[in-house]
Amino acid sequence: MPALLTVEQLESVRLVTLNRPEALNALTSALLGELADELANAEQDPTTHAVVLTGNRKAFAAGADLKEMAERDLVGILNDPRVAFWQRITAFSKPLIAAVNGYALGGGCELAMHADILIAGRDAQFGQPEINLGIMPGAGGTQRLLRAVGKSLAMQMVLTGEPIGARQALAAGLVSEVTEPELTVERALAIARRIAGQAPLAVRLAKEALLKAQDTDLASGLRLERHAFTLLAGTHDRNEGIRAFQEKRRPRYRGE
Ligand code: DAK
Repeated sequence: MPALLTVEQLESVRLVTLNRPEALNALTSALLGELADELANAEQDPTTHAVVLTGNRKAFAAGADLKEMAERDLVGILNDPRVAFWQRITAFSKPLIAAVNGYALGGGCELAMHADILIAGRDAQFGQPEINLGIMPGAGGTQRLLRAVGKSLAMQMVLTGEPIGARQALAAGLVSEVTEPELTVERALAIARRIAGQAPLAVRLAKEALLKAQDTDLASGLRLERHAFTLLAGTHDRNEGIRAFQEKRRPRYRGE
């Protein structure tokens, strides 16, 4: 069976491409299993400092695989191996950037929303069409979409099932940049490379603090920020960063 993902290591950035074009990258258990393994590899590999996740020009991912879903009963859903995937991607600590072209629907939109940064091609479409199937989002679609785009647009998207285009996604804050479709991956890789050149511990703690801001009160978030900031003050890379600035050279970070 052909691989459901392709993986390229581009120096310190890993490019992971969903590879089920015949089904618009619909997310089967097997595909999500491979993706979970790949995230575990990337997490453990000290030379990987950022991951870019993408699909193809027609689809980032058109949601959970409906053929597979049709075969699942309630027990199957409760024991669904895909649940473990969503836990793993939520816990992924390195920067994750989604380069989205074409359809990002249902679980595909939820997958993209797990990324820290979303870059969209001009023709990308984001939607939660589960309501059309008599169900609702089940992998964070109600929670993350509302935090990303606000109540009114999230309600509209989830209750009507109608997707939004890249321009509206940009205006709403779901994505941070829109590119020509052929440049989406390139732009995501450039951002990933830039992040990969920064001090790894600072990147990791900054990501953690920013994610915390989405689900905690201000005082707790500020406490976490202060704690992380203090922790970084004792690192080799903090001293190296400041010394390199004074000596007008590029810093040599060690992740220590
Ligand atoms: N599943 C399986 N196959 C799919 C698919 C999908 N989601 N989407 C597309 N395909 C397949 C089509 O069946 C077709 O295959 P053949 O018939 O040629 O064999 C091929 O991909 C090309 O699709 P179309 O011919 O339909 O292409 P069009 O350009 O005409 O239309 C479309 C593109 C994206 C508008 C349309 O394919 C579409 O509406 N697709 C379904 C989109 C959808 O409803 N997605 C949401 C699924 S529900 C969970 C967490 C999350 C979820 C579930 C559980 N747990 C934590 C337990 C998530 C649920 C969902 O995502």
